[in-house]
Amino acid sequence: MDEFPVRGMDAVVFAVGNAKQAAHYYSTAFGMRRVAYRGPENGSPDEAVHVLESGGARFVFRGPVKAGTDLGRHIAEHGDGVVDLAIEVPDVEHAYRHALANGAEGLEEPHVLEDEHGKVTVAAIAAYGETRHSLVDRSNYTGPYLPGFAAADPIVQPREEPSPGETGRRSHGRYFQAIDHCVGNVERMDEWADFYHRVMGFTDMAEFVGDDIATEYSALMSKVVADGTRKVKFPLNEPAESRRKSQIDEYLEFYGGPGVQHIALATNDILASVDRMRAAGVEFLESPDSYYEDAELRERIGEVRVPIEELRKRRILVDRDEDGYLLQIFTKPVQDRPTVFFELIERHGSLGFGKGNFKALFEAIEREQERRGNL
Ligand code: TYF
Ligand code: FE
Repeated sequence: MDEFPVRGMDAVVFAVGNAKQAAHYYSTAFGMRRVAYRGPENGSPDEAVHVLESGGARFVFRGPVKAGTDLGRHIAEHGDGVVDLAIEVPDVEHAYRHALANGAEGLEEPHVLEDEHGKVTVAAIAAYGETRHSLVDRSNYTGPYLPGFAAADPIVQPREEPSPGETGRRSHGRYFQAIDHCVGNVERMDEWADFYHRVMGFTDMAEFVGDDIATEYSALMSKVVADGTRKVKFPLNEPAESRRKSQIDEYLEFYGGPGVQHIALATNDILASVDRMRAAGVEFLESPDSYYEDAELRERIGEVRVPIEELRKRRILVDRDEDGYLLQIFTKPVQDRPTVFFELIERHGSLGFGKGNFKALFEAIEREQERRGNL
């Protein structure tokens, strides 16, 4: 019996200095569609909240509209970042009791929110740093987000014409259709892996970067926990001792503690998504030509759906394991602080996280770190 059944990710909730502009950025650069809004006009005097969707992925942007709020304090301390990885569960009461009985800190008791569209049950528990997990049951709700939110118009109209990299596999004009995984940077990885084991009954996934690999090239250790259905996947990173300053230490310093490092977005046409996001000004990490010229790479990855040349042009990385392959690419941090970034991932059978790319990826991240003067 699954002790903590989950339906999937409900939302990634961001605290940002200016939710109106964030909503605009994620509409124009990430192809998302605004669906709901709540602010001073409709019952939220302290903050404006814009809700955007792309397929099954939901991002919520909260920004303060006046001085002296806790949200404002959070942003002053951490910069723009993720405050809540909300999880959809079939039974909030059961999930919350299970979490607290296993040592989680309760932040919000289960309660019912209601309006003319139905009922949503919500509770919340604390996770690493100031991050929380809301537990949400929206199975009896038909509104655009939560009770109290009004349906909102999209900020930009979805574009119709195909982009240069379009390969005909895209659907509905979206750049991504789901949240694949959400990564946390913490000080003690094992402590937080144990938290997810105990509190949510999550189990370890195979991918693991232990001490041996860490010291060779990466300066981090990483472990992945996931629910039994593998719909909710949370990799956890910890800085490792190395000659140079860990990219995880850089994050912890600039974020002011543990927090969400990257959100991976599942796409079924990574070529088109990257082309459209680049055209809109999103910056991606650059893997070197040597990555694509490596004979070992060609041997390791075998047949993939596009010529390697198409991947090289766009700096997309590729990895294969016993189950299949995946294509992935990483943005640079999306705010001035070197903290939160995004990954685009196109899976073809592989359930991994791109272990074969860790060396090339971490070297690219370290080049950026060096450029910032933080290495
Ligand atoms: O989520 C993952 O595990 C991969 C690899 O700082 C990764 O995306 C791990 C650590 C990191 C950046 C990417
Ligand atoms: Fe990732």
